[in-house]
Amino acid sequence: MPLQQQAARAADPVIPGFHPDPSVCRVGDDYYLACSSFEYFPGVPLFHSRDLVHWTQIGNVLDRPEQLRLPASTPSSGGIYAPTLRHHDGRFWLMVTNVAEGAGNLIVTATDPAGPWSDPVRVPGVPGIDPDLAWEEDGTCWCTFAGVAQVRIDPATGRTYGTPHTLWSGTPGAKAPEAPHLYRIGDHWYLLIAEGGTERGHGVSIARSRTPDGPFEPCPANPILTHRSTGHPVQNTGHADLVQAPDGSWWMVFLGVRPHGGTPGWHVLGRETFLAPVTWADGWPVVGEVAPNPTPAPPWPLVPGPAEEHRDDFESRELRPSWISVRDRSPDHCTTEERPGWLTLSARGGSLDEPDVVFTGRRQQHLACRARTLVDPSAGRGGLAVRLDERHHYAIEATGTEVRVIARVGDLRTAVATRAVPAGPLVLGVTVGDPPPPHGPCTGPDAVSLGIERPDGTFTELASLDGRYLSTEVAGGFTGRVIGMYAAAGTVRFDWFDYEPLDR
Ligand code: 6LW
Repeated sequence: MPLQQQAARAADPVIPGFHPDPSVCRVGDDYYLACSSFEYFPGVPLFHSRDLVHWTQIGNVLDRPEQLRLPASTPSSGGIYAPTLRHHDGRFWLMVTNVAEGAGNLIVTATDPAGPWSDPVRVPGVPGIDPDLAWEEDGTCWCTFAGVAQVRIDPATGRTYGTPHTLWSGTPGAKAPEAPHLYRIGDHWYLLIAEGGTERGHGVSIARSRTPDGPFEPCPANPILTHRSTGHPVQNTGHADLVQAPDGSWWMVFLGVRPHGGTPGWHVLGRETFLAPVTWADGWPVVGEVAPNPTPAPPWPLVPGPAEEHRDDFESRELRPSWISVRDRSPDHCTTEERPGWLTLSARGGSLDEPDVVFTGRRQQHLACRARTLVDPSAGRGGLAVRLDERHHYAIEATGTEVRVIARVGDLRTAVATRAVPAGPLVLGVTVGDPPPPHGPCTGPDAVSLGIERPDGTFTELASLDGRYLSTEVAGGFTGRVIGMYAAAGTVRFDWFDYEPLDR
């Protein structure tokens, strides 16, 4: 597709924030979508939609330690990569890689996608990431994975048959053929892949065959989706999945990023999920413009889910599915039961920097937002943090008599501001918004302001910091910003947490 047409795409994700590697399936009028979750627990957020545009998180697939154990040695951007979600034979099937366990591919199933999902079946015979599951009419199941290679599998037992064979390496010269999905559409089997790497060169290509195991013939118009070398506000587009609506129309979900600031541009929310319509020409898919204002518009009514609740008073025992913790969520360290109506975090003796951090947060999903929390630090030390990873975060931390703003950027860690405060609970706040003027080629993507709220509601800023240091272009990796609460020492209690999108 010509670059000009690519550049006509709109710029809004359908699932904003760090929600990469989307995989989608439809059952009747309901769509379900799963994403990667890396070092966070619970793993694999699961969304539901009736219109492909409005999505509501209904759970997390790997939400028990029996399904997901991420040891303290799991690095940032380690853990859970790239699920495939399918519905077959009356059940939902999800195959995913836990790279914390080597190439630890596993399969879980459920009859209700909101859970519970089964304990995992291990698949040692699949040696690569990004596993896909596809069934022939006679029930033969193929697992296709990054490379791109394929092996026959019994998904119920995890047993593989024979050794994997290479299917297609993508466009000659393009790196990282990955994220395969295999579909039977009409008389062909289509093999959709991502290639070019998950950075600015990312793209989606496709090949087809009369049989699921090849040989595959590449589409002459490859890549069928890429924003590489365009000025489009959505970049790094790739890692896609296809789904057909009940009216017969086809749609693609894929990941993309929204870089901001001067050159080279920094993206801070991670890789987000976008949607585009797909039409067919000469037996090949053609990708159109991105939702939420897709052209053509969906031929069915848009069905917004329940409005998102941005305040949490921690009144219920179970945490909402949008809360994620670093590596695990042992009730000894993160609970709403110890003081009802409060979230209690108990440190393991580490700080926010160390691998055993006790941190629970939610994805930053808006380019501008404000997060606040009421903290009781009387039995410990902790606070509110904007976290890209353990080596890149800004935090405002309360000790009981003092608050301080801490900036950690790679090997550098410093307290950039301190302020004495009266003992007792206090409100900590973070606001993300425009970078300060003047704006030029070196301007960062945004500014992160950290401070305290007085009892009369006025906000006192203690520091405003350049957001580029909490971007993927600086920190590296596959995740995005998460804003949340942490305990660095002792026990720290939080009465409520409020997240408010702001206009930008
Ligand atoms: C994922 C690969 C990719 O396994 O990034 O963008 C990797 N695509 O397919 C991690 O998300």
